[in-house]
Amino acid sequence: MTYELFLGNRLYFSWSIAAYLMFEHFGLADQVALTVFQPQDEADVKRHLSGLSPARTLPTMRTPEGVIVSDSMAIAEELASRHPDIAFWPRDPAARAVARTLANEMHSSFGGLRGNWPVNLRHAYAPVTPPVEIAAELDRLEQIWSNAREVTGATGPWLCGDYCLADAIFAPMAARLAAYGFDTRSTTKSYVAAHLADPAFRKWRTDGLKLDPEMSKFELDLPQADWPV
Ligand SMILES: N[C@@H](CCC(=O)N[C@@H](CS)C(=O)NCC(=O)O)C(=O)O
Repeated sequence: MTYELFLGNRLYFSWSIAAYLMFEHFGLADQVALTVFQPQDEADVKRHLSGLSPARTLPTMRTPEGVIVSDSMAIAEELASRHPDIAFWPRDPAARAVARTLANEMHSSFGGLRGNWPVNLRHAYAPVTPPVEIAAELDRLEQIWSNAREVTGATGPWLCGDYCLADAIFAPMAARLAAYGFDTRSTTKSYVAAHLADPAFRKWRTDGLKLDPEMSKFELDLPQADWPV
């Protein structure tokens, strides 16, 4: 059984990070063939995906039987359904409900952070004072991450016990917060650190630094700092 996964530049394409982790973190790395495109803009994304109709965004997955699945949450749910032996979601019903809530909120929200502060795994910046329009989003992340840990009784690094799809979906957000020094709140700080130390995340970043080009459109004109590892 082989999946194909079509991704964008590892250093900047946020949802591609999450999709990669959905395979790498759950023991499916040997069942997926990765293709990493280097699109320059949205039209270029569509051009790369023209042979994979009706896909129009990255990541896109092709199932072993040839069906195109776009959208990170669809990829997540499809993998969870196809591999019931793997704990993509927590087995405990309460923890699973929390994890699903978290993943879907990440997928549908946080437009201020997502729209203005691009993921950047190549460069970090000297800590930026969060503009007022994203302070509420940073507070919200701290709130839902703390709540998840409390409700599920998580004592390790991840939000709902063992690493699950919610953590994969939040990995790009953790990277984004790290790059700009937006990880000052206490639960946020340790959760971001957990992602930065995660071997699967580190492998993705190392591959990106080795294989993928810098894209100036995602580099902000801010003083740079060492990557916080
Ligand atoms: N809802 C989609 C969003 C994916 C997405 O927006 N990908 C961007 C690159 S990070 C893209 O392909 N943009 C091209 C476009 O929207 O046409 C998902 O969760 O996978």
